[in-house]
Formats: sequence, structure tokens, C-alpha cells
Amino acid sequence: MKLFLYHTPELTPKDEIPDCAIAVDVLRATSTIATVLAAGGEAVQVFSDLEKLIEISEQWPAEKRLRAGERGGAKVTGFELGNSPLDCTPELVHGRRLFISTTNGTRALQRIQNSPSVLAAALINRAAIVEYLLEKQPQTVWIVGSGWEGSFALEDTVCAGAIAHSIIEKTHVSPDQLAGNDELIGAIALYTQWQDNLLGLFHHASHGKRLLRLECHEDLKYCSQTDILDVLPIQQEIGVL
Ligand code: 3SL
Repeated sequence: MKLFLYHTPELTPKDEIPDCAIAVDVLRATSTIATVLAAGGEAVQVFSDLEKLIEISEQWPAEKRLRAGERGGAKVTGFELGNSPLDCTPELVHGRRLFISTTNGTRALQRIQNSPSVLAAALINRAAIVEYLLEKQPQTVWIVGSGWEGSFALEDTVCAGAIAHSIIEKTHVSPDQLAGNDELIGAIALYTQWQDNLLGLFHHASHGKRLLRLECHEDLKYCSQTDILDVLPIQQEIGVL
């Protein structure tokens, strides 16, 4: 198995498809997706376009759906939810389908949606992702960070490092044997340096700072936890996890 890290969807190679592709948006889309599925959500359907989301979700019974939308960190007017995983309680989401559109995370998922296997990873469900990779042993794995509007994000990179670090610990392969590119080696180094203070790292991240300005401190705390949810968000059909 070779792991390749791409810091943004735009940096993934054109005209190539890996055996397995993993979208990461720790702050906060993939953390929210993992939380909804762990809380008994029926499925999560992702959209980059808000109008399309409204059109498709309207075909669903109102009591069986929830609409979540975020732009610039804030909730989209008229939707039940923004993009805070803390709002996704079992009481609210159980048995309902979440229709979601966010600035960056949903774009990352859409970029990789034609891969034979598509996962959504965050720190909170890292162990389930690692377990899947070790069981299925895909040869080529892309980890695609969502970044922020085309730029690098520390929190997505450290999550890629956390995934790789766990595989190395469990299988005793060397970083060089596992890494498909230099970005992954850099991510392992970042995780090794910050693994005991991931919340502290998020305070240095530009999107972490943006969320703190929006008073989302509890979101940062929640998303900085590792391995707390045993859930594998895996694409069932295009755009649906
Ligand atoms: O960009 C995204 O996809 C979001 O996760 C950003 S936010 O954390 O909801 O602001």
C-alpha cells in the first residue's frame, strides 16, 4: 500500500484514479459527516451547489431530511444546520438523511467521487479508517485535504499524518515504504510533533483562527480528539455516504 497526500483537491493528478481515495476536512465537514453517521443518520449526501441541494432534498419527505449549509464558516440562511458537528445529536439526526454543502470539504469529496472506494476521514474516526485500509490493502491511496479555497490546511495535513502514523505503528513499515510522496512524510512529521496537543496546533491554523473568531471553540476541541467514533463514512453511490 502506498499513501499519497494532496493538500487540496486541485493538486490531485488529472486523469488518474486511485484504488481508494480519502477526503479530509477536519474543520469541519468530515468531522460532521462522521458524527452524523455515528449518531444514526440514514446517510449523508454532499453537494457543492446549494441550489442543487435544495432541488434534490425537496424530493425527500421533510421529516426524513436535514439540510446543512456553510459558507465562510457561517450557516446558510434557511437551512436547519450549519456545519457544526456539535449540533448533530442522535435526537436530531437519527434516521434522517443529511443534505450538506460546505465551502471546501464537499468539493474534496466531489473531486474523488469516481474512485472505486471513497472515504471521509477526520481525527475523530481515524481508527476506523486505518482498520479499513489494513483490511482491504488498496495499492494506491490518496488522502485529499480540503484546504481553504485552494490553500494548504494544517488540520487536514495532521490528520493525514495521524492515519499514516497509526499504519506505521501497527504494521512496522517504514515511513519511506508507506509514503507515495514527500507531502506524506511531512504530514507524519507534523503529527509526531503535535500529537499530544492537536488543539494547540488548531490554534495556529488559519481556519482554526477563523472558527475561533466565530466563537466555535467547542468545535475545535471536539474535532481535535482522536479515535472517539467507530464509524466508517464510505461512499455507497456517487455523492452519498
Ligand atoms: O470548508 C468547509 O468545507 C467547512 O468545513 C468549513 S467550516 O469549518 O464549516 O467553516
